[in-house]
Amino acid sequence: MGKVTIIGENLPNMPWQEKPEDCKSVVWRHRENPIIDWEPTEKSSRIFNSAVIPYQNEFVGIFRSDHKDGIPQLHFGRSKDALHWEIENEEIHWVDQSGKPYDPVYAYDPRLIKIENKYYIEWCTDFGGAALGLGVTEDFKTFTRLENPFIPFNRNGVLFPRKVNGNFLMLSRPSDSGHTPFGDIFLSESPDLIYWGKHRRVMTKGGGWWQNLKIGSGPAPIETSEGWLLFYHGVCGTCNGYVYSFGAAILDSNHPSKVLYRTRDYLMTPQKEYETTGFVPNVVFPCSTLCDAATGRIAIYYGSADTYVSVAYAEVDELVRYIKANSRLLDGDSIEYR
Ligand code: BMA
Repeated sequence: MGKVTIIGENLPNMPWQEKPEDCKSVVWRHRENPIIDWEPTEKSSRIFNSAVIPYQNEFVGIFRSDHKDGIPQLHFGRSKDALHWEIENEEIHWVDQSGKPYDPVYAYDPRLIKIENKYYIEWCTDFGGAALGLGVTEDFKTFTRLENPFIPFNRNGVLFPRKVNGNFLMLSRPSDSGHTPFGDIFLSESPDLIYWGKHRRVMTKGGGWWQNLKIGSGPAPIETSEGWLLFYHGVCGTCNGYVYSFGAAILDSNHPSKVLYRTRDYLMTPQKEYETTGFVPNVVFPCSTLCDAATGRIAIYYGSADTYVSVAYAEVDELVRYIKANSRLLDGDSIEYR
């Protein structure tokens, strides 16, 4: 295997810190974490599980903000360095495709991805029950809601950054109406972002304790020379509540419902105080990445303890080699290929 590379754009101005000498993991934390602290705007109690992307030589983001009335909404933010953020106090106001206001009752856990020069946002919203919201913007001024992809209950909708075999692809995690105690990752295809089908189960919960209750996709998959690199969260139940860790998988380039490798051990579990202590203790929840194809650098944006936004780093060649060497597939993974 030659050096693993990212297939994508260069991003020399993305945040980066070299791995500390005493770090034994292939993922390491930003030294100044968390980058967003309590009460970052007047309306916001906490901003966490959020998604960022390069835009016009700077960075923009869609932020999950839990308001002081307890209701989560999405806010827009800008940054020159992707570490110091100016986040608007007013939540994003959406329109439908005819231009009429169409604001969500609540909105959380956004993902953000550019496909063919448009920016798509997926989030969890009320649609007669917790379901996936889907919207698009070209200028981060007008935000237009598209058809909701799936009926309730579903969460963790994640679009791929390009069509594969002519279709858009979305990962999702069918769930229930509460703090779902189960969950596997599925893949669905669509020719037009309206009609979805060819549903496949990609990965199942299980294996080590850290992912034995449920799993859910994290950031949009990153295309690499070895396949799609997917970070995902894994949850276990303890006598003190759920613990959210994250690992990663490599999905086949042309048939992404086929899992080639997935981490037996977590890549990150709550350890630092800003991960173990907060509104919901013991949560690390990745929602987006920034990547530089030229160097293979990856910055992972994750919510910590449902309170903060934090950043971690990895280098693609080292990470993919680690995933391949420390993989354990489960019986329920990629069932159509068995
Ligand atoms: C999940 C989602 C996430 C949250 C996590 C831990 O069900 O609501 O937004 O980070 O629980 O509380």
